Amino acid sequence: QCCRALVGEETRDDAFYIRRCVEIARKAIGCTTPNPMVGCVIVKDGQIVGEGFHPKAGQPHAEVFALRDAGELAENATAYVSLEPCNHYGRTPPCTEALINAKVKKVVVGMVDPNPIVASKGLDKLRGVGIDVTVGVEQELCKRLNEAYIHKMLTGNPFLTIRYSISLNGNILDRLGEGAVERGGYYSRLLQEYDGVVLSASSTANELSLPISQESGANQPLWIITATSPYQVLVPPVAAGQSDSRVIVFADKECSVESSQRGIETVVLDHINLNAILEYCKQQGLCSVLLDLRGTFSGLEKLVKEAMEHKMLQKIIVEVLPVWEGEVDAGSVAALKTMGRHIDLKNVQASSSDRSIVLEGYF
Ligand code: AOF
Ligand code: ZN
Repeated sequence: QCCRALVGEETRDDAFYIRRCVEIARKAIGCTTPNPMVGCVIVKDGQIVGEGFHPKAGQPHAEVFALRDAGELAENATAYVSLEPCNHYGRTPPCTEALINAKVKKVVVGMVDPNPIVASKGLDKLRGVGIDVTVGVEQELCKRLNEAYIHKMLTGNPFLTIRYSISLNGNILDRLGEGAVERGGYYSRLLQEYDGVVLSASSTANELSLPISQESGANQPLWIITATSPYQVLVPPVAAGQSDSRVIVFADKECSVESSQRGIETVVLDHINLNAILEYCKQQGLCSVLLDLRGTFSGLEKLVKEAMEHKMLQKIIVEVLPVWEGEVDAGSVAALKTMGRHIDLKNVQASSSDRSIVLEGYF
């Protein structure tokens, strides 16, 4: 028992509380765009006396909820925040003011906010009034939490991830692994996390509906359907119960798009290209986009080529299914060859079950 108590004490360092911030920040996964996910914990005499997270753009920031939760106990306490407190009037007032008014003694921050209107000004403000400030605790974890937000802030472009499922004999499969679209499955969680998903019409034509995220309270992504073959007729994928799904079709000009569902926006281009799609996503305020390859991903191979040539991809997620399946498909093999050059992925993570292995990494 003595040992357990010691271990308990030891783990409750700054890193412990920032990890807790990240954990509660993730409650708003997929809901905060264009804002980041942020969590805040108020600690006094080794006890958590307040917690909060940023639920949605336009609503109060994490610090405000945590300070409200702590009430008067915030005085002389330490505030832990996964992202630097803001110091500007946006949709909401500055969190630095809230922390100062609550008379916290110390602020521990996961990472500096890359937003140019914040960018260390929050830290400077707190230090300026004599608050003890520590920065960079569990920084990698905090960065990963908001990888899309950070990329968007630094480049102005949405964070782009490519995804596909592959068989043991190297074919890109039209389907996902068993359980992937169920609650807690990796694809269900991607639909919750990403603001937009690009899919080719050929891979939706045989499906009755697009999958929806099964995670509780999940926002559904904007579906971006590409239609490239002249003969292609798109069966609209929005089914009953998917009323909050939004769909836009990008069609090559010789392609006729038929839709039994009214109100589906169609953009006709001379030639579909990723740049135009991402530009649209940017205008719509999307922070993250998933390029989802299925089957022969007709038309998408051009987009993959463009993405590789212009280094537009940030992340890759590949699901390996324990099956030997399908004809060798010239389309998919040729498209992957365009990925020609040698690339070592960074920060690779793998998760496995008896149904599949999901590998992810960064370009
Ligand atoms: C924080 N805590 O929980 C969040 C922050 O329009 P606003 O007022 O919501 O401001 C948005 C900006 O505030 C956002 O771009 C980012 O720089 C910061 N987000 N800051 O101190 C939070 N969500
Ligand atoms: Zn704030």
